[in-house]
Amino acid sequence: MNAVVTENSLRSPDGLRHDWRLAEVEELFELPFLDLLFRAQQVHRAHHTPNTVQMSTLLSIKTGACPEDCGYCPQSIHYETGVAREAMMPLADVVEAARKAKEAGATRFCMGAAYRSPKQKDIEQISHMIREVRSLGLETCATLGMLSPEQARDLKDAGLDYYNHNVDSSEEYYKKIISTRTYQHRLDTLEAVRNADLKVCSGGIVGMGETRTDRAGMLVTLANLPEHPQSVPINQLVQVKGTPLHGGEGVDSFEFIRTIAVARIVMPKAQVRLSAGRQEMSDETQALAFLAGASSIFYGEKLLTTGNPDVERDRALLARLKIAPETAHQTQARSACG
Ligand code: SAM
Ligand code: DTB
Ligand code: SF4
Repeated sequence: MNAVVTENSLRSPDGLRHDWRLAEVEELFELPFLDLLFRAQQVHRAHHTPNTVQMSTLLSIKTGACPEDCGYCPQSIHYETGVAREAMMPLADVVEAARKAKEAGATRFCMGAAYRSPKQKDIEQISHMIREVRSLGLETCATLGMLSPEQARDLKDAGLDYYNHNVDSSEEYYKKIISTRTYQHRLDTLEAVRNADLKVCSGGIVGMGETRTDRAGMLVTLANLPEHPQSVPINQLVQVKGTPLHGGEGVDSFEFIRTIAVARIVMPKAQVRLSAGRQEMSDETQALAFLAGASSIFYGEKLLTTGNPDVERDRALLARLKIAPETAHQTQARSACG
């Protein structure tokens, strides 16, 4: 069967497909570039407000010395990357960073911690942060590694909106990048997060030396979850000296854009985020990513430990493209619809 004709068939009760086959998704990747972008933009306009981008700001609330060996990550204790180990940030500093992010125009605040999995006392401390950040009128997101079902429920009770936990690549390629946990561990946490009624933020990294089949496989995993993630970050690998993936070939920029377009087509309602790697991208590549269906960015000078375009560059880019930042009101109205 041809993906071009079957895309609208076989829908589940949520009206979305969860039965994508690898071959179909590979066919999408193989479309002529302009056909792929045209289709992605059609899907985008059927489900999202055009010319609008949601902005999330990241903060590393606990940095470095992570016991996991993710081959891309500057925060792993296994690699010499020069990232200094830092204890949990005090509550007041987190709230201050969130206040500034809101003032600059972000509508979601994402708190990241370099954990394999958090301890109960960490969940309690972070629950305070979530309550305070939420009371500023921001959506909240956290990314803290693996969670038990109870921890996911505790975070929900604290008012957390989204939990970020990426599948990062295909199941086959994942084994080559990380040895300290399995793909199934990731899927188990995503299940705990879904069952706690938290919104799922899950995506991956492009440019780690994976094949197109791996990129398609990653999108099949995400699209065939029982519910599509509400948010799908697509990161371009930020090569950090000292990590095993430093010095790799990277990915062709059109292939990166194709990945965004296919994500948009197979997960029509998801917020597809043009995530890490923007600092290294031209304005033109970013504009193509928006055309391909990216509807969100990380906003602010820093990701977790690496750089992101400064606020002035982003404001100027959005103004040149006449793309409006999503307002807090629009973000909340969209989230209320699921
Ligand atoms: N420790 C938690 C975990 O792994 O889920 C949360 C923080 S971790 C830094 C969050 C995500 O950042 C990873 O899953 C990965 O997708 C992304 N990431 C880490 N290093 C990256 C890099 N150098 N380039 C692009 N994305 C990266
Ligand atoms: C995601 O997918 N990308 C963000 C967020 N989720 C937590 C993290 C990107 C990290 C890039 C490397 C760094 O700054 O340390
Ligand atoms: Fe730790 Fe997350 Fe980095 Fe992996 S990606 S080393 S789990 S902080």
